[in-house]
Amino acid sequence: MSTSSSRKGQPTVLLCIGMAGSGKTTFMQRLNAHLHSKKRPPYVINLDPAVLKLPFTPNIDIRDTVNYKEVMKQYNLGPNGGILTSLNLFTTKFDQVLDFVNKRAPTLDHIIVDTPGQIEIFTWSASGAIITDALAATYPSVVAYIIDTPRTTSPATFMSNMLYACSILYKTKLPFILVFNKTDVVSHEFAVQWMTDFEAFQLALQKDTSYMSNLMNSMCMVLEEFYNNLKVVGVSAVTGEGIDEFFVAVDEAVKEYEEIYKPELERLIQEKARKKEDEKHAQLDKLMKDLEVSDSSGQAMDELDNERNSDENDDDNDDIHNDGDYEQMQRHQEQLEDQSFNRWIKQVNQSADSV
Ligand SMILES: Nc1nc2c(ncn2[C@@H]2O[C@H](COP(=O)(O)OP(=O)(O)O)[C@@H](O)[C@H]2O)c(=O)[nH]1
Ligand SMILES: [Mg+2]
Repeated sequence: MSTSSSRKGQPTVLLCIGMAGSGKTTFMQRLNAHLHSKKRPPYVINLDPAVLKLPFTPNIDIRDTVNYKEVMKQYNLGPNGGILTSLNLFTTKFDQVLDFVNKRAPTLDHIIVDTPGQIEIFTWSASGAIITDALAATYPSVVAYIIDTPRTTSPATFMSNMLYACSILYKTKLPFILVFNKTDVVSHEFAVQWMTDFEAFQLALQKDTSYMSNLMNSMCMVLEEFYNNLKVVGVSAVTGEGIDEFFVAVDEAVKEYEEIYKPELERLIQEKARKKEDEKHAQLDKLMKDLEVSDSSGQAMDELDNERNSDENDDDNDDIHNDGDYEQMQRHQEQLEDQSFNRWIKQVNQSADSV
């Protein structure tokens, strides 16, 4: 089998995302065991602060940094708020996590990431987006969307799961593998058939007499395009069935990342940097204008008080546009930005340490 998806220094990130109970953590364990058996142990990151027991030993565990029960108490939150806030606090330190990963990257083929039980905490939070983008900006990254196959056998649940997957695909903009898990209980053949044969899904819908079936009828036409862009595998995280096929899909997804996602990502990063630079210049220009105004009002006062001659005033104005002064002011502005950023980071670290 092939697990050659990674090149030297460029391990592949596998982000396990899925509904609560779909089997993300068990699948992580399977991936870990499989890669260990190939003598290519992965780098393992756990982002679920609320998991009680992990069936694998992570290299980085969010639970070492934040205690989610303490976060709940301190901020007066319920379980979901506690998990989300813990993830937010952890994200403020994600640059340190990336440093660890970068150091180990040259010896790695895969980085596998487990996400919180409740899907929306990762997929609809700023922290989830920051973590995903940070990883995807550095390494080829693939989303493994885990589906609880036995719980997806009714057309309505299948359709809502596919719509959710679709929303994540468009949000992350990363190569996507649909992993139909628990095939030891129910085979994923029905799902593959529904995705490839429009009429088969229509037939299944006819058995469903609810008012929803009309809506789903139209929805499945919309989803046809979505299905065309997907890789589908059936696995059993418990027995290990289908894991080789999963890694073949990962190899294809990495190629897709290099050909489609990476150039797009680089374009977006450049655009962002350009926008930031433009904003900085606009702010500096505004600052310069403000200074000119305050300087000329100062000059007016000077004229009244001291009856200074106009030549001197012209010289003063020229001084402001002098390149040396402009650069000095820019340096000063940058120093101020750095200082306030450092202060902010210090505050965040302090609040994270106190929980
Ligand atoms: N039969 C079967 N059960 C599974 C499989 N994968 C996970 N499970 C079970 O599904 C439940 C939820 O799994 P877990 O990995 O904790 O899900 P998570 O919330 O997505 O991390 C557990 O009871 C697992 O034993 C599988 O492939 N087959
Ligand atoms: Mg889990």
